[in-house]
Amino acid sequence: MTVNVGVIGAGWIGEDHVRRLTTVLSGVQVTAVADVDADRARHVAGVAGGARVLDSGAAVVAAAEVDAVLVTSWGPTHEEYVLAAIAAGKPVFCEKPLTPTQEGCLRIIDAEMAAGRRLVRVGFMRRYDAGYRAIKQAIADGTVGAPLLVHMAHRNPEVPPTFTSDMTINDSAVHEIDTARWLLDEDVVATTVLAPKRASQAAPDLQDPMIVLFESASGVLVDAELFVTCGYGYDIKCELVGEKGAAALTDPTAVIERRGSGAVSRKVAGGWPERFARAFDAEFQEWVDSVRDGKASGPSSWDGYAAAVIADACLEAQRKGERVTVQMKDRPAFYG
Ligand code: NAD
Ligand code: ISE
Repeated sequence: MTVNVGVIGAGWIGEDHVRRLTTVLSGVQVTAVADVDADRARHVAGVAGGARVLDSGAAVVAAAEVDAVLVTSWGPTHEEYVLAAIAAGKPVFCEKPLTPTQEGCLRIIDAEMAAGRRLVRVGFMRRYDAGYRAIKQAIADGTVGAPLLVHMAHRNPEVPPTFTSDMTINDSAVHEIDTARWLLDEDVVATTVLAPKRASQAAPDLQDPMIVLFESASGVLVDAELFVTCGYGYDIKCELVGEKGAAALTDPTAVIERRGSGAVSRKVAGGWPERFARAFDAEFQEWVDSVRDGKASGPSSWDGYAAAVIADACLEAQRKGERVTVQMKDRPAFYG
């Protein structure tokens, strides 16, 4: 069976996902595309090899030729489309963040539980990266011993001039939030945000870099450096320090080390599409297979909600300049 996917949001990542669904993965085709920018929708429908261009996200959800929905529009528009897909009983993959507010995530959770089955998956692709998975495995098999500390860094070469300090939390650090919860298999219970000296290249409204500290339920301390105007490349670091050893990511795009002129050098990825290409491929193949088999898997609406609650605590910690505890609802049994 081929899974027919309708796409809402034909921007940067929408186009990249349509390319992978069309040319990399198996058992799937993109049959419909919509975007408020009709030119983008037409262009991306072409990338899909001639998918139908529809005039709204609602039309994509309703289309007979759409079995499952991919939402890659701007964050504040996600809730409307995810709720529409749930109402239509169609599985939906929603890029992060599930919604920018925890209240929006709770409305999605309520609708999904009322529908009686898991339909929503959130695009936390780092869970599918071979490096992060190897670190998680090193915890599971005891190689590094009990986790004590995690050091993370998230460096983007640049961001648009409209990027704000809140977006550093909601758009960028949300990946570290989900990774911390998933790697450690426990929730974040408190956060502190530190604002060091600002980089001169950062826009006036942007605190860059920023250090975000997360405390896990068992007391593991996670420090995450967010530096979104670093200039030199897209550099993602994660080192887990345990009682018996440590495990750290390497950049999978650096396949060789060059030596010369008294120095050793390795490539750094240029951006997230390159750094996480294989993770996105694995994430989407699993989603397609799960839609075909009718078995839900992957990051859930609950994970989207938890990330939003922790991000809100980070924003409060940033505003107040103090440690903030995370107030999360109890996880319903529905989300296991
Ligand atoms: P983008 O601005 O390039 O594209 C967004 C598209 O959505 C635009 O074409 C815009 O016209 C369209 N759009 C806006 N409102 C719409 C609406 N109401 N209905 C239909 N289309 C609408 O942004 P992007 O970088 O592609 O990001 C899109 C989403 O993907 C965001 O949620 C972002 O956080 C997420 N994202 C995830 C990753 C990742 O690493 N997982 C990377 C980049 C972006
Ligand atoms: C972007 O939206 C992403 O999700 C990227 O993975 C992240 O690295 C970047 O900082 C965000 O802006």
